[in-house]
Amino acid sequence: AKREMTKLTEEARSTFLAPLLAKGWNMVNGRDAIYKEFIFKDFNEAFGVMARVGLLAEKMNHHPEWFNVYNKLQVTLSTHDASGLTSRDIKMANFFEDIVAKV
Ligand code: HBI
Repeated sequence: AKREMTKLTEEARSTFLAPLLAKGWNMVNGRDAIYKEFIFKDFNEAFGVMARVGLLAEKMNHHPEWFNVYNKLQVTLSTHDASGLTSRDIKMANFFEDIVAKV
């Protein structure tokens, strides 16, 4: 658990962050955080994804910063306790990618 609260090393970033950046995640200006906007068919789809991520967030004790309007979901991930990106953010971003691919 300790490792999860230490910021990603440069090596970890090139290994685990790069694939996410290739999938449309972006670094947030001025923050060690990643951001992605998802557009769904409707609110129902968006909320379905939020519900599933919400359950994971509680299980992980790691929560996204997100904003939803109708079918749009804007997500920012960072680990507040570490003031930056940790493996928890990678795990949650990959979960977003996995479930959104199945919507
Ligand atoms: N979520 N993104 C994020 N970052 C945190 O540091 C974090 C969290 N959810 C819960 C949590 N930390 C708790 O461990 C602390 O608020 C006590």
